Amino acid sequence: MSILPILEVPDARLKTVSVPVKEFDAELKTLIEDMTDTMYDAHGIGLAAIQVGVPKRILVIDLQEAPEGEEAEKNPRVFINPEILDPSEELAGYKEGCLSVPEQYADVERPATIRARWQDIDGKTHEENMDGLMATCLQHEMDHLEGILFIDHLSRLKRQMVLKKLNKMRKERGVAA
Ligand code: GNR
Ligand code: NI
Repeated sequence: MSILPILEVPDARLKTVSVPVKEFDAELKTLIEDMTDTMYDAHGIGLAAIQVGVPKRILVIDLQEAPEGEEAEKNPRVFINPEILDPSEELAGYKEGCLSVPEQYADVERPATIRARWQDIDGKTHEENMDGLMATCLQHEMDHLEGILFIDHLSRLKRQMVLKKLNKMRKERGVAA
């Protein structure tokens, strides 16, 4: 197992449009294991391959929802070459964060429900209806495959405020460390 470094803004690689996976081989399985380890280590609920510098259409998600005071059981889900089918007109707002924009949060509105289609680690196709945090998270991760971050959904002013706060935090950390 390996924990991979996570790219952060303003790394230009985060703007890459990722390419479809064609080979469902041992190398893919190793990458997915490393992505899963990296997601848990960073306490994220999702991770796209481009966040660890690999421009391929691969996501891992684990919402890690557990009853109050209990530790969530690990149940990582893998989405390869995902697509969104019939997004709802109804939108849902969620306070989003991103491991590539560390410790910054802002409200983003997205379709409340979607139908998703994707391939698993063996190349088999699946479809499922999603709502709530799962719908939000899958759409956030799929944005990464197009080189889009949640801050790109904000007004220019709000985006600049978030990036300013991030730089302030980095400076303070830099002095303290
Ligand atoms: O850990 C994460 N939390 C989160 C919260 C609300 C909406 C989306 C997310 S995804 C994020 C991990 C991440 O950056 N994935 O790309
Ligand atoms: Ni993200």
